[in-house]
Formats: sequence, structure tokens, C-alpha cells
Amino acid sequence: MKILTFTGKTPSEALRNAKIEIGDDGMLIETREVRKKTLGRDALYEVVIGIDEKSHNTYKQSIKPLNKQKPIKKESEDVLYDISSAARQISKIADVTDPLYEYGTPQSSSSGYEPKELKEIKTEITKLGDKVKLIQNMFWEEKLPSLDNTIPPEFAEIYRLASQSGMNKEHLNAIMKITLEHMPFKMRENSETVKRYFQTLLRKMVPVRIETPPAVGKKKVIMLVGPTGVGKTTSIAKLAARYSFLMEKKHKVGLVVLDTYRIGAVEQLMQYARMMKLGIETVVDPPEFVGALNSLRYCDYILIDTMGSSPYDKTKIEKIYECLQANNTEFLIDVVLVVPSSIKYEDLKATYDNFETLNIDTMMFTKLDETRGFGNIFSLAYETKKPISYFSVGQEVPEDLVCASGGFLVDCLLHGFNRSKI
Ligand SMILES: Nc1nc2c(ncn2[C@@H]2O[C@H](COP(=O)(O)OP(=O)(O)OP(=O)(O)O)[C@@H](O)[C@H]2O)c(=O)[nH]1
Ligand SMILES: [Mg+2]
Repeated sequence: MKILTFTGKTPSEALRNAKIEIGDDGMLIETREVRKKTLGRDALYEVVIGIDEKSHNTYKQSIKPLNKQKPIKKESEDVLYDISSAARQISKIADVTDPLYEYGTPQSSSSGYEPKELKEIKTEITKLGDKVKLIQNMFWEEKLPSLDNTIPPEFAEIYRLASQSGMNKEHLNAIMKITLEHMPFKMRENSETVKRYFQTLLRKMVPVRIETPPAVGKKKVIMLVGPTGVGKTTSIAKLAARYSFLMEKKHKVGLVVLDTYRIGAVEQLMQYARMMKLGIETVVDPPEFVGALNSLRYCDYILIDTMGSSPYDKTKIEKIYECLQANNTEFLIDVVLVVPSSIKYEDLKATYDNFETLNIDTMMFTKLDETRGFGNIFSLAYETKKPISYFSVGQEVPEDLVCASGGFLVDCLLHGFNRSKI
């Protein structure tokens, strides 16, 4: 669009002069009083006309012929061309030019005219588009062939973090797909909002068992099962300390040891029991199991430690199973699978499958302090839908125990384990 000015003694004369020059095609942008009428001197008015020389036809449809437009009255004497009036004019021109173009058609091709600012914005958008394509190709093309091409680059960081965390690839792709389908388009513009959205989504996906004390007159019976050396006995000691003197209400805690296979296994827990002054029962054969539970009836919590079993040693798991089957008391036994976070997802899943016959209720992940990626834990919980009850984050009894929360796990997953955040 070209900007032309015409003058006259009155606004109408200025407009008439414009019409003589350029005909009816044009848009009246502004009328100014350049000079006031004084004795012996006429007033001087100026009209500012915008004209699109190359698209007269389209232009005619959208605005009235010049002779039908009314002059705009302007009180001010100020004829200085200040910045704010320039800005007003630019926005007026932009407003007027918009309807001339159809949605989605490049503005320059339809009119031939394009304000400098719009040109710059378009160039930036094109550059950004190229970057998006580049990043999409780098991060998504081969890894996510099934996903469409509308992935903003801000997802690249989140994808990298999540995939480096050891999360199962199928899970990650499924979650990314959900994210892309549901995330409001506006949020994709900013990598921070993308991250926050993704974080919230992951958090909501982590099944968690909230710790609740036993109801009045009831007790909680918790059995820890899992492979050898994962931290079952240490965790029993941490839980015993937590329930008996770390919580707001102090509870009576009793211990049962099923692990009589290994020399020293009973002694390990005996030491903790002595230190905390807790009742402890040992069980050699399944029939003794019920007797042990009954003798700890006075307790609010009964914690059962079991022998660790390798995935290939079915007899130990069978022995635990027999104990559970023998339970004819009214106590419901919460079976907690204890697994280390330091092994890869496939191994975690194999371990889970191995212990599944025991009807796992919740999961406890240990040795979070010894690992970097936490996606494996996330994936096991995501896949099995079994809630996580606790995390063990070190060897120290009782302090290195954390009640499970989706926020804690997702924070570890995306930013690593940070002891100061416990
Ligand atoms: N770094 C670290 N070490 C841990 C954690 N939990 C337990 N351990 C250590 O792991 C080792 C084995 O712990 P235990 O509690 O004896 O493991 P367990 O599962 O009872 O082992 P078995 O009875 O032989 O099956 C010990 O040295 C513990 O101090 C943890 O969260 N982080
Ligand atoms: Mg043990």
C-alpha cells in the first residue's frame, strides 16, 4: 500500500483533490488541519490516503469509493509526525489489509504489498519452521515413525530426558502420543510449559499407595518379598522404626522372620529388634507362620521379613506362598515386592513376573541413591499398575526411607535423585 497526502482549504477540497489525482480507489486514513484560518490566509487541510495500486478490484470490494467517505474531523493543531501516530497508521493499514487476503494464502502474493514488519515476522516463522523440521527429524523420525509430524521442538528435551532415564520405549512413545493429542496447542509454544505439562502427566500416571495408619482396633500386616540382597531386611528395620517411634502416633510393632535358611539372617533382624525393643518371631515351616502372627496380636503393625530368592529358585517363593496360604487369621497380609532401582526395566519386569504368584499388593524400590535413571521404575509401575508404597534411598536406618509420591519419582526421572529434596 502506498501512502499519499493531498491538501485543500477545507477537508472536502483536499478529498476532492485526491479524487482528481487517484480516482475512487483509495482509503482515507487521516484528515489533519495543517494551518488554521487567519486574517488574509486560508486554512490548510491535509488528507492521508492509502492506495493499493496493484489490486484495485479486490480493494474496491472492501471499501467505499473515496467520494462517499466522510472527512475525519481532527481537533489537534499538531502536524508533527510522531511515533504514536505512525504506530496508529501502521495498525490501521494492517487492519485494512487483513480482509483483502484469504486465510492461509501468502499475503505478498495476493497484493504485492507487504509491510516491512510483516515480512520480518514471516521470515522468522519460516526459519523457526525449518528448525522444527530439523529437530523433528533428528529426534523423532526413526524413533517414532508412527507419530505424526506435528511435534514441537520443545518436546525434544523432554523426550531425551525420558528416554535416557531407562523408561521403556513403548511406554514413552505411548505417553508422548497422549501428550500430543491432549496438550492445548497454546502450551506447545513454550518449552517450560511443555515440560510442566509432561511432568504433571507423568506424575498422574504413577500409581502410589498413600501411607495410612491402621484403623482403630485393626492392624497392618506387611510382608516384604524380593530377590536376594535388595534391602528387604534393612527396609523392615526402617519401617519398624518409622511405625514405632517416627510417626505422630507411636505404634506397637512386631517382627516375623521367615528367613531361616541363611546363617545370620535372623541375627541381622534380631539386632534391630533388640535396639528398638520389638517383639520378634521366627518361622521355620509354614505351619508355624500362623502361630507367629497370633503371638504378635497385641501389635498394630506386624512386619514379615522373607528370604531372598533368585529368579531361578522357585522353592523359596513356594515356601512363602505356602505361608500365605496357611494364614487362617483375620489379618490381611499386604505383600510388598522389594526391587532395586539399579537394574534395567526388562530385569525388573522379569523379577515382577517371578513374584507375581504371591499376589503383590504394592512395590518398594530400593537403592535410589545408587542409580541415575528412574524411568525403569516408572515403567514397571506404569506397566503393572501396582502402586508404589516406599522408596529406599540409602543404607541408613531409619532415615533413608521415603513415602512414595508421583512427584518425587518424576522429579528423580527428569532431574536425578537429589538427597536435599527429601
Ligand atoms: N545404597 C543402598 N544400599 C542399600 C539400600 N537398602 C539396603 N542397602 C544395602 O544392601 C545390602 C543388603 O541389604 P539387606 O537388607 O540385607 O538385603 P536383603 O534383601 O535383606 O538381602 P537377603 O536377605 O540376603 O535377601 C546391605 O548392605 C544394605 O545396607 C539402599 O536403599 N541404598
Ligand atoms: Mg534379608
